[in-house]
Amino acid sequence: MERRDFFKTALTAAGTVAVGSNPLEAAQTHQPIDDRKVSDINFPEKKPLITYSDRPPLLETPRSVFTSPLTPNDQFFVRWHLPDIPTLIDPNKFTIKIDGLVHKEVEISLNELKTKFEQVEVVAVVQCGGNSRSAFSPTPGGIQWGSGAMGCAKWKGVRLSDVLDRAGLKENAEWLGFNGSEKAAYYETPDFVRELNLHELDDHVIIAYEMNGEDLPYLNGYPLRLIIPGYYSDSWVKMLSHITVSDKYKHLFFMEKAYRVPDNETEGETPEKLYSKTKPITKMNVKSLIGFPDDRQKLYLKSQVVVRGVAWDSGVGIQNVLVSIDGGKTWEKSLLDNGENGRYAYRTFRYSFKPKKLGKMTIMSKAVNNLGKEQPLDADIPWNRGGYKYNGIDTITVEIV
Ligand SMILES: Nc1nc2c(c(=O)[nH]1)N[C@H]1C(S)=C(S)[C@@H](COP(=O)(O)O)O[C@H]1N2
Ligand SMILES: [Mo]
Repeated sequence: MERRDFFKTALTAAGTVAVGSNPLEAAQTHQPIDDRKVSDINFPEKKPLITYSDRPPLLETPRSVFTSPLTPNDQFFVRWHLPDIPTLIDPNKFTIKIDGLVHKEVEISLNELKTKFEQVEVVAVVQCGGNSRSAFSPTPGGIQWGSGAMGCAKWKGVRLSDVLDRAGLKENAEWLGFNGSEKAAYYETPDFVRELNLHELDDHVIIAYEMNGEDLPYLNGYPLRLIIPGYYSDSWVKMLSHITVSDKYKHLFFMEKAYRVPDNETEGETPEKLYSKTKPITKMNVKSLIGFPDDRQKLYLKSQVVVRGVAWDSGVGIQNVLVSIDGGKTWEKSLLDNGENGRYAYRTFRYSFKPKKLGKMTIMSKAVNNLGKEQPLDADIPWNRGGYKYNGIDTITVEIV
């Protein structure tokens, strides 16, 4: 099945999807549409979230959650490609298998992982490569995410390299294939497997069993998931049960069909002239999001407003988040907090002002990282057919009353 067909199926399967639009903003920019409402479908361990499909579950976190440095587990977004997710996992029986080009094939139990390996922690942002896809014009196929296909958590687990050492890699080992436990509903659809080059991975890559101090929520990959700080989350395989080591890149379905951008300098193309060569998305670009005020919120004239939000990149580090309250004519530095969570985490920012005029006004945020890279204007963002890596300056509209 083509990826597009799959998404179509997923979208028709959706329960309640409330999609609104904001004519004012649409006229000015192609900001992601994120005034969607949370749905009343209940998923295990989750508060109501914006729901695109219930099978497989596709849930987005509302904008207002992005004022805090860690995203709560019960509001964390959810994305699965295949509908048949195991509903029963026995933690006492769950194992992860490592085979292929290893000296010794091993199967490690969850309990062994928690007790026989060094435990490590990292705070890291998970972001779908298609986050904010709805901002692209013309609209690429796929889930029309607003800005909430992302979150930041403190992950605890063991180093991938320690687990691989247990099996012992053979000299010609080059690629790792990571497979989750869920199955496709149709036999033609292959398993969700991601491949990564061994030499790309560093010591920050972990196999996590804990998220924000608790077991991983079922929908976020219980009991084990791969954590690749700085990378888009398509390779953060959930319910990880099998790692295969090989010497060749296998061109598997989920590597060849999705999460790729044009392999040219701007990573751009046009619908009329698609670029022939593509490459997988890997490191995240610099981005920020305003969590408060919410889009279209009413604020009082002359009250003290503290704009708050989050900023992140691939781990280079955030230098500044600039805020504009005059439609982008002038920018001022905000105050950055939560640096102690490390370079893969959200930096929270805050910026105070008093609204002086009644009526509509825009508030914009623009993150700059330590390499001087900053969020571009919408017009400067290269389009790509998959709608990946959107990182335009965030813009919300509020009404002063
Ligand atoms: N096993 C498995 N892991 C997976 C996926 C999947 O479909 N199956 N989807 C990936 C993608 S594309 C994303 S965006 C993230 C979503 O993680 P979350 O559901 O914990 O938010 O999981 C990744 N890991
Ligand atoms: Mo994703």
